[in-house]
Amino acid sequence: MNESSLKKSLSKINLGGLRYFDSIGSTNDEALAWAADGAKDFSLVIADEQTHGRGRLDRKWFTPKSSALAVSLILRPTAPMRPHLSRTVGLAALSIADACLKLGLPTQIKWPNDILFNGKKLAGILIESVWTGEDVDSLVVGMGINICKESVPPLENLQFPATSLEDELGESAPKREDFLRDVLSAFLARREHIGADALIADWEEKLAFRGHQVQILAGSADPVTGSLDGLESDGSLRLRDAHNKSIIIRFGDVSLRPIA
Ligand code: BT5
Repeated sequence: MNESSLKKSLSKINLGGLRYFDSIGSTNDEALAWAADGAKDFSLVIADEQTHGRGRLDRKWFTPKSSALAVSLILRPTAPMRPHLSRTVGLAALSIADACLKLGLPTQIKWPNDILFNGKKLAGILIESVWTGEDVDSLVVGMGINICKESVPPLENLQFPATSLEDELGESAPKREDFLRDVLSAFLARREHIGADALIADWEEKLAFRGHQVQILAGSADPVTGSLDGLESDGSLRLRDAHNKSIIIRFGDVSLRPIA
């Protein structure tokens, strides 16, 4: 992938702007600065390599050269989108899942921000925001997607097993820029309907560990355990405890773990 092959593949996508880097610290950092500096809606930052790619809680996200997609999409919420901003992580996850399904790979979404294939992490999402006073001025949707085998970190660096499109599809794995085109087209199509019940239904249908016992860890708080039931209309997670009572898990820096 280089800037010109990227522009060719994305020629039919209506981007607000595009910044391509051979190497960068983190595309999310660049996108946050660009958003604060007036980037248009649906502007994209993309890099061939990240030297300080970030996950949540400043965990490291591994993006070696010429192997993965590291992109950050800037969204400027319109009035109809504003009540549904908490669904954005689901929108991004479903867009990646749609593009995978087009390749014949049915993926699952590990709430809140991971895309899994066969129980292994294929992609992660990091959403950050720029505020003006009490209003969200823009959102930055960071997506890291493992395309080539080299993008998968060594096992000892992982809390969860990982995979790549090449590991799953071999030689028929797509080029990075072509896969990105499919993710962005799916994102645009689904964004039109971000407030619809269907978005939650589609997201719920793809939830990993549904009906299974899971544990939710949030900072130093005691872990919460229950059976994974589904989603609330804002995208919060609903568990059922041993007495069949609902427990609602709001977004935040929480981690979900299946209980064997
Ligand atoms: C995430 O965090 O999964 C969000 C990752 C978002 C990365 C994108 S790349 C473009 C944009 N620019 C950035 O700087 N970030 C975004 P989290 O759920 O906290 O998972 C982080 C954990 O995933 C790490 O602690 C590792 O265990 C694992 N990990 C790191 N790199 C990985 C990779 N390439 N594939 C699979 N797992 C990985």
